[in-house]
Amino acid sequence: MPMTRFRWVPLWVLLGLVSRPDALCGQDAPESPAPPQTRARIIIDNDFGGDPDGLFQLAHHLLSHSVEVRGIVGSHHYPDGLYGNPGTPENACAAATELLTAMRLAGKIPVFQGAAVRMEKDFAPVPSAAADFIVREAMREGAATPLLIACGGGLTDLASACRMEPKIAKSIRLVWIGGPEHQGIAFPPPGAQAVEYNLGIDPRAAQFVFNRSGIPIWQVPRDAYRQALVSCAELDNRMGNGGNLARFLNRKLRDFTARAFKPEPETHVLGDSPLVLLTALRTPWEPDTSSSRHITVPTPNITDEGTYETNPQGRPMRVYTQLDTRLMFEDFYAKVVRFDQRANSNKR
Ligand SMILES: [Ca+2]
Repeated sequence: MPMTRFRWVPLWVLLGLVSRPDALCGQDAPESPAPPQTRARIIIDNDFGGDPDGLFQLAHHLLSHSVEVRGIVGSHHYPDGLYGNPGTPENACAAATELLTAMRLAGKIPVFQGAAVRMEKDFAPVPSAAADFIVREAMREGAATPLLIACGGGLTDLASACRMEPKIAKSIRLVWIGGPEHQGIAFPPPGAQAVEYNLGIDPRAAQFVFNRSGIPIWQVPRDAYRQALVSCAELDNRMGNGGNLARFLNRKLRDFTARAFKPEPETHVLGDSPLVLLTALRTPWEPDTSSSRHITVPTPNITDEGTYETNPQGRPMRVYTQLDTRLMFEDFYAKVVRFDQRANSNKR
């Protein structure tokens, strides 16, 4: 028996209008705007074997559908490690792979090992699987979305990739957690390291990227990434009774914190999370990081002392000054809870 089929009828037809509502204005409607470009390809480059804040960022990125994670770079940090966490790229790759396994993504997203050592004074590239991959992805023809390099560590592998193939500078954008405060915008914190931590991992690579490469940069300097502050009570409250992923991340942070601080602090800086805020959590219309604040300055040069030197001819660079940490952390908690709930329901 044939069934009555309902058709969707626009409200303006029901009201007896014979043409589209915009025709009532007596002029042609403007062209529809182009669909917003909210998606991007992304390479995540971080020293996952050091401060575990990079693992929080990686998990958050992997749970964010507006970015397509093309690959993960496990990079070196300091040769002496950090509170018992070795500084080798092998350790970084192992930490990233452990997280992928906890999220049942092992083998689905490639992990590339970065260089083991810094760039030398002559800026010669330091070969690595990671640098080769960055070149390959940046030079890939036919990709429909922009390529972002989200880096929460040193810049060895990106700088090496750009030394190997300078053309990549035109097809990528770097979002970087690192660099000291800019004069006139913020002051260093009390007892600040003379050279900011991520810049100090590879000062020559940072000099190459800033001073010589032409790569467009969105920078989250130290005063901005230190805004990514969460309290231990908040983490316990929002993730303490969570599922596997929440427990995995909390355990990593607690293990590290127990070695780094005595007594246990009240807060943690999840300073790599702005990489997610600024790449994945943008407005759907006219995509941008509208709830955070930045200024645009000519990219300065970085000196041998790890400070900035004004360069009026420098290409425009965003410097983030204020971050929407509510959006960043609420989105993170919500996605981790949802992931763990789905994983649990799939087990039943
Ligand atoms: Ca990091």
